[in-house]
Amino acid sequence: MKITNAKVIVTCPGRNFVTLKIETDDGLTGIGDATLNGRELAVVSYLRDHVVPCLIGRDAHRIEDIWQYLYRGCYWRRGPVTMTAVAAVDTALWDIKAKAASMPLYQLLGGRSRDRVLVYGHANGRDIEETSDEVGRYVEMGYKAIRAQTGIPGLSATYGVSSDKMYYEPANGTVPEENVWDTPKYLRHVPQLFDTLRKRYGFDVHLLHDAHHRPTPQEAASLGKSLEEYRLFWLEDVTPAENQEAFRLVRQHTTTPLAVGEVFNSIWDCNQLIQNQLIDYVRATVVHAGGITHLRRIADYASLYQVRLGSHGATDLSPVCMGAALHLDIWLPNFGIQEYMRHTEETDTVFPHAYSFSDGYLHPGDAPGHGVEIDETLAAKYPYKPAYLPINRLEDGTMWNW
Ligand code: CS2
Ligand code: MG
Repeated sequence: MKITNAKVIVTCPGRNFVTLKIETDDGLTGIGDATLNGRELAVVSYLRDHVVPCLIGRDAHRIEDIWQYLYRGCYWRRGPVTMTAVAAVDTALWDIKAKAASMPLYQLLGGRSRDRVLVYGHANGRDIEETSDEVGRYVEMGYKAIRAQTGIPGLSATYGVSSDKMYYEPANGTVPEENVWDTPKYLRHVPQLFDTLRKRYGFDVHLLHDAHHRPTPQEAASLGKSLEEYRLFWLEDVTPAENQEAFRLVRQHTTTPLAVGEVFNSIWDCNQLIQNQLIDYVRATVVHAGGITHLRRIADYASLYQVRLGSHGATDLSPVCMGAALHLDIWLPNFGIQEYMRHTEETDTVFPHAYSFSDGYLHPGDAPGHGVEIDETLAAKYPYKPAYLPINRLEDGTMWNW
């Protein structure tokens, strides 16, 4: 089965998404997510100018060889742009192969290891009271696991808190919005949030929190200790992970489960974290970590060290990534949890899909392939709109992690 064409589709139904569509001489097509929030056009060019010309005429069934070609064949390997482009090709080829076999993708991976995929939703509020009410709304919607993020007194903005309670979208503006950050204020406030939540909802609901790369290792250790009594499902991105060794300090001081890795794009970003068991969940994704072929390798490596997969699933990862992720999630023996930040109806109309939510879980559905399509006519109605993630400065103006 030869690849005859590959097109890069950019659409913005409320936010930008990049999709690669591969066509074959058998008439089968497959799609892959290529969205990199705030750097979408870099991936568009990488695909259109440097990848697509090399795909035409290749055998679409040779997924591994094409992955190796795009990885080893690129001298300047790894990095988010490169690995997002590789991921889009890989996901589209897995979609095609499963369609050719008339099977849902999870069957090609080894079949289901569970009947449904545990997900977590995002409750947020300007203050503890509003956040607590939002957690209640997610409990009523059937969620078994809920991430809670609240505004911090004295700070005008913080990660994870938005005016739109269901569809959190941090990217906006043609230049990055500048937020002010203060870690001591944050460290004092977050334990109060979880004290309130545990008193109101008890311990049966899983609670999660995202520190979003802001604390130093010492501050992260202190935060983890202060949250131990609230028994979080996980504390995410508790300190930047470029220095994987930094997590050893955190790990020595707290038993709060640690999750990291939504920004990882290859196994080399997390091999030390995994082999030294410095984390409990790795957050790498189909769209940013080289596709199903590479994420499967990361997850298998993690399984040797009892580390589980808890993939990123924010609105800025398209339904195509979500669909593919669910097929991996339902097969993977060391699956932990899947983030499920819902897409708007506008987005879902552009990306019709087979996956469905019920009672706190997602199922990928049983359509051949990964079960997600793109309505190209509708997609064309939403032109690209520049939008950037915010940046953070400390109160004295020092640049900080957003
Ligand atoms: C966050 C994301 O969902 C998460 O865990 O870290 O919202 C992240 O900020 C965005 O995906 C960045 O584009
Ligand atoms: Mg996160």
